[in-house]
Amino acid sequence: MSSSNRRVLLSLSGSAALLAASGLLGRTAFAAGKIKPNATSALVVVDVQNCFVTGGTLPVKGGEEVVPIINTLSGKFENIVVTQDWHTKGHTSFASAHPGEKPFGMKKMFYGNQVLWPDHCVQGTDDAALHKDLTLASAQLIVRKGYHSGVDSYSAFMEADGKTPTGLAGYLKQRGIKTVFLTGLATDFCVAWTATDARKLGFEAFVIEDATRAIDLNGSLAAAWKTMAAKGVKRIQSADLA
Ligand code: VGL
Ligand code: ZN
Repeated sequence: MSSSNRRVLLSLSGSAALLAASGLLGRTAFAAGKIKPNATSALVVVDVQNCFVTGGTLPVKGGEEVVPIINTLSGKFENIVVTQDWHTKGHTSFASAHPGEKPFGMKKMFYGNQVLWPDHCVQGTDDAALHKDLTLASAQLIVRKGYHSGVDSYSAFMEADGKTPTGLAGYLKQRGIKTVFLTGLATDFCVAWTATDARKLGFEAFVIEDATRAIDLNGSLAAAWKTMAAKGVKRIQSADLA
């Protein structure tokens, strides 16, 4: 090898090492300091449903404000997955399923502590439909979750028993997706659980904070950010994306 070729190789491997050290190789590239989604990236739009916006059964404050932000973000992604909270009537996560219990109380289930919610996102109802102003025609998959009547599923990957997969990880892996960018509702429940499970399952995970809104029940938002940071979930804003 000529010494000039060797120099080129050495300088290339130097920048590859830098990229690898910053955790960016093979997943995203920087364009003018921004993160650029590529063919191995997916936008995951969590639970942007009528139930979770103003007028819904479990409204998240400002929930509808994520819709235009997510619509704009969607143009930057060639892969988009949408999720829907999709409960049976009388689902075990509903306070109404437990005589004497009230919404926003807690109950110990076989799979751990469960917040008891108002009845919400019941399969086939208008309440459970995706927000009408989402313009995600290019989305490739809708994952429904929480459809087993005796167990909740905040995460789009795994039910709350910690062992029943939804199939999303297999889908993403078969499609060569390495990085997920999470948006939607609610930051501290379904977005956070999906993000931490993504890390457990070997994906890079970014939460796009301004494209989420939180329930924030008894400090749950701060706790969720802490857990996500500890698991290597990165917190970014929509303006950070190229
Ligand atoms: C959610 C509470 C109950 C969510 C779903 O989408 O964050 N929160 N079910
Ligand atoms: Zn739910």
